[in-house]
Amino acid sequence: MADSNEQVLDAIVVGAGMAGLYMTKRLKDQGLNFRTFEAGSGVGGAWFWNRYPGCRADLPIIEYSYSFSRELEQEWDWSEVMAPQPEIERYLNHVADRFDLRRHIQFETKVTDAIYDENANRWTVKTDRGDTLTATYCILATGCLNEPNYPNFKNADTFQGDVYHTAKWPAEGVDFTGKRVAIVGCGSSGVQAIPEIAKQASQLIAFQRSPVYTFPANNRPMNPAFLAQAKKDYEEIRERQRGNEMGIANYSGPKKPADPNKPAKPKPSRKILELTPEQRKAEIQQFGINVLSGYVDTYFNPEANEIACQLYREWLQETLGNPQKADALSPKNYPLHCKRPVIDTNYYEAFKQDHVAIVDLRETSVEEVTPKGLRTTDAEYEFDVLVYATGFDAMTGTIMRMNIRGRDGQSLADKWRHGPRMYMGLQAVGFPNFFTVTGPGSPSVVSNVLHSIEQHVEWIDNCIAHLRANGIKTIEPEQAAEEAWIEHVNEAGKGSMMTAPSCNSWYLGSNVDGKPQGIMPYLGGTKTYREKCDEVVAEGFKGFALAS
Ligand code: NA7
Repeated sequence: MADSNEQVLDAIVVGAGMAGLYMTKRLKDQGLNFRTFEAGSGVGGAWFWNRYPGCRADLPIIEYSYSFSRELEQEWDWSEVMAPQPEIERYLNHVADRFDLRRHIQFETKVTDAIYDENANRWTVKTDRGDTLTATYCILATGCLNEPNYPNFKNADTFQGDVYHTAKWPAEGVDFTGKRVAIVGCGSSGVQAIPEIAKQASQLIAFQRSPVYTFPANNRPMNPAFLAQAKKDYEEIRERQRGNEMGIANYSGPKKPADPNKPAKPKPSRKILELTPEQRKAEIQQFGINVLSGYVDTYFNPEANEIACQLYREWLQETLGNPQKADALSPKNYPLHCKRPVIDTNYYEAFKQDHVAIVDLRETSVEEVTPKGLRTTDAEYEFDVLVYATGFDAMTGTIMRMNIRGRDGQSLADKWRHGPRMYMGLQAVGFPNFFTVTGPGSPSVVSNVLHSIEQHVEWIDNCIAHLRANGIKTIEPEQAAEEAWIEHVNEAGKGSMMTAPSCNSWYLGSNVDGKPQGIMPYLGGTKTYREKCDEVVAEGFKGFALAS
């Protein structure tokens, strides 16, 4: 029996980022009685919290935008090819208003507990604001990159200057003018922030553990004619996304008919191993350094990959014109494509400036934070502001910190203590009617993540509609299906540079001390994955136990 203070709902959604917003829309359209909880004071999730300077999409925004509404596609005008964070946040606010979603969202409220009551077949959800609600379905739309990762530095709290994390940037912004700044971490966030902070700071020191292979974003203002054409082509763009294993259409405008009087434009080669050393250099000259990530053999062939890595390092030496800095910034000892691709705007340009320095943490390590700065095994550095760009406890961090208990009081954190265990990244054995959007074991972050979000949200929404229409009380994976899927995820990762022995990344959990190691996203591709999800449904929810 529900306590009289409890609110009894059909569903609860956790998170109002890109996934939570669309889930909210779908449940609203289905007519469910539900509530969405959001820790932030506004919508956007990652695009609400990551307000650091330089933050922008790392895919063309035409691709990284919702596909579920033709009207939305037509009415929204993007101003840049790789849209900046403020614009994406505005877009998501527009989505919330346009589809009247806000009245379903309770802001500034963190879900702390989700506990399954087997007798009542309901989830009891509690929040840090004292709410207690029960619901038949509990859906986590908590995002893959949410829980900030902080280094385990000795005396971290003794620093007397200002401290920020890129993943929890203050809404009012930070003025670095004339300040001596240190930044720890040179992944996507650090790479985007460094050139912008360098514009204001009097001194910027980047403390870098792993240099990245980063490629120019080639961002530019959106050409109005291109945008108008993309609007006409959206249907085709989305179709091409569905047909691609990364959920990316690679849209570059309409195909122009070939002019028989002009020679065909040259294209880069497909495989680096098919080129002579001279040809490889010539292609970099002709097409730019981005050409390296286009050679298909670099993704699976270690020899091809090492050739590309070596060419990258040579290119960096030439580009920077400063052998010491180039050496410190050169990625070594791990393959290209091991980490998530990093794209940049003027990253190396920033290091050409005298007031921007690099400390190579492969040569020296941090001993402690001091009241005035950082002490490494080599030297003491003083600065006014410390910025952590040290990433996230990705994919599982937020979920593991919630008290989620399924059948027999089993905790999800305990079930996942050696690594996440899910069927298709959608559900876990022992947790009936509990879903995760882009959960571990689904393509999520190794794809156009918004494409993957939409696919998952639609699957979950259709699944709930099916359960309700057919009087099915619970859905939960079968043990054998869950185990087979985990094996399949591990198998799909084999041979990829992301699972190479020399590779450390947040895909594997290796960026967080003590976290279990193993490939978390599914590398089989979004098209293949979608087909598998559709097949599961066509075969009567194969691998799931449905109970009436
Ligand atoms: P990332 O990609 O995880 O990058 C974090 C960076 O911080 C990376 O260079 C880390 O080095 C470094 N790091 C982490 N912990 C430490 C410690 N203890 N000491 C020194 N350096 C450290 O996170 P981002 O926020 O940049 O990007 C995440 C995603 O957001 C990105 O992939 C895009 O999808 C957008 P490491 O490589 O672990 O050696």
